[in-house]
Parts: sequence; structure tokens; C-alpha cells
Amino acid sequence: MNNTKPPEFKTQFAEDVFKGLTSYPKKISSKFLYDEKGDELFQQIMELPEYYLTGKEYQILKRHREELGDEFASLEGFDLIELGAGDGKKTKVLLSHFEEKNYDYKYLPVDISKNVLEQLSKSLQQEYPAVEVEPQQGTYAEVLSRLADYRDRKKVILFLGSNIGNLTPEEAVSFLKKISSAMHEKDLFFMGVDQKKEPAVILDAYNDSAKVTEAFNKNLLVRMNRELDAEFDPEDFMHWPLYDPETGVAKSFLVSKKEQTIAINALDLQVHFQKWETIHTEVSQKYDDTSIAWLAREAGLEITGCWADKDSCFKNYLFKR
Ligand code: AVJ
Repeated sequence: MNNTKPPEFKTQFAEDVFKGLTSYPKKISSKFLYDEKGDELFQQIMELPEYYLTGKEYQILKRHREELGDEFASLEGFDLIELGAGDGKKTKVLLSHFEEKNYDYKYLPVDISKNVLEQLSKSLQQEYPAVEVEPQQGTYAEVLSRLADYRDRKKVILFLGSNIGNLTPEEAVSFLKKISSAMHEKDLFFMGVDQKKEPAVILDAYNDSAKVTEAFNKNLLVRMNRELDAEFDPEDFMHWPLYDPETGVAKSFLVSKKEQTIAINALDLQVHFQKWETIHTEVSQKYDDTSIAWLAREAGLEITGCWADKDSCFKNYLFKR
């Protein structure tokens, strides 16, 4: 490493890449996987036969919409706040049921991306013109603290897709504590969580045969080339996911296939890789009922409901404070 002075960083990405690639072992946060190309690749991942998470959760919501609706409707008027709404495909199952039942509610999709929110609002306008939508642009933390003071309406907070898995268990506890502190009495929190299961099934979900997940992971290299004027050749790295059934952690790496030194021109940085050196790019933590009970206890939440698919591949939990 030949960095002499810490440069000033133009973007969060620049700063994180600098720090992550000058530390050992090397790492880059998975949040940077989701640029425009990454969003598109993740959409494709959700359609893959190996990536069971989306389909399983969709089935759970569809099958239990009546019961879930009853839980939410017991609040008699609520704001449905969805953290990381994406294209809303799964949520629409709930929205169409709520519409049928004439529930009194507003839908508040939260996303960091203005583009995602605009597209979602447009499609909701077309498919569910009667639903009142109030998009909330910002980070989860910003939006949660904004909505925490909002006492006049009950909240149902949705966090689907096992997005909690992108956090380590310790990070997940502090995240859930923030959710909990934004909740008032009777407010509800509904979260989808991928479960520990046959290890090969999990591994295949992050190592699909069409290699879309590989492209998704390597998109980080492409993004550094484009945004930071870096000189990575994606061919010189391998996509390497692994799963540890003891801790439930799935991780993805980019592994350097040869010794190489890569210029990241915008950072004025030369990054040296030994042969087989890694960049850790993603965590996808898997849970079970015991570890979710621990998470809830640590965060001061109480589990009041749980729904699963028939193989308990995926579960959705309902919490209150
Ligand atoms: C969006 C975080 C739930 O970890 O399963 C999918 C992201 N990464 N394939 C996951 C992802 C590779 C996904 N989450």
C-alpha cells in the first residue's frame, strides 16, 4: 500500500472503498451492490429457480393474508411503513387484500432511491388507484426518527425479504432497537427472515447456475471502474459464496485469481492483491426460532405471531414492543 495522506472523499462509496481495500482482510459493504445495474441484477436474482426466498415469502403472504390483515386491522387505522419497498411485488398481495376489506390505512414505502419510489408510486397508482401512498425518501434511520413522533396514527412497520440478513446479528440487534424505539404501544413490526436449512440449498441460492449472482457480486468491481476510475478486470476474480451451518452465516467473497496490483485512480491508490486474497462483499445471515427469540429479547420486542411455508424454509414474524 502506498497511500501517504488520507485523501478527501467525494462520495460515501469512495470513502468506504478506500477504507475497505486498505484494511486486512479486505472488504466492501454490500450496500454498494445496489447501483442501477445492481438493482437490475437483483431483480433477476429474485426470479432464479435457486433463489427460493422471494417465492417462499410471496406464498406465505398470499396464503395468510386474511389472518395478517386481521392483525393489522385490529389497530383501526394505521400507517403501513415498508422499509426497502423495492418493486412492491410482495406487498401488493397485502394491499389488494386490504383494498377488498376496505381497511383504513396509508402506505408509506421507504427507500433511499428516489427512482425506486417514483416507479413504485406509478405502478401503485395504476394498479391500486384507491390506495393512499406517501413515499418516504431517505435512509431507514432518518425516516424512522421522522415517523417516531407521529403519535396520531398506529404504525405497522414492514421489513420483508430477509433484508435483516445483510446485517450481522450484533448490527441486527441495534437496528431492531431503533425500530423498537420508533414504535408506540400497539404498533406492530412484521419481518421476513430466511431460515437455517439444508446447507446446499442455501449455498445454491448464492451460487446460481446462470451466474447472475456472480455478475451481481462482480458488479462492485465494475462500479469501482466506472465511478472511481479503477482498473479491475472482473475475469481476474472469482465469485465465492460460503455457508456455515453452525453460525447461520452465508458470506460472499471476490477472490483474486492471481497476484496483481490495481490502480484506483480517483483515490490515488494502488491496491495489491496476493494470489487468492479475498474481498468480503456480503453477509446473508440465516436464523432459526431460537436466534430470532434472542434477537427480539435483546431489542426489547415481543414475538406475537409467526407464519412459515410448509418446509419452514422462510418465516415471517410479527412483533410488538
Ligand atoms: C436482499 C439481502 C435479502 O442476502 O439474500 C441475493 C441479497 N445477494 N443474492 C440476500 C442477495 C445475493 C439478498 N437480500
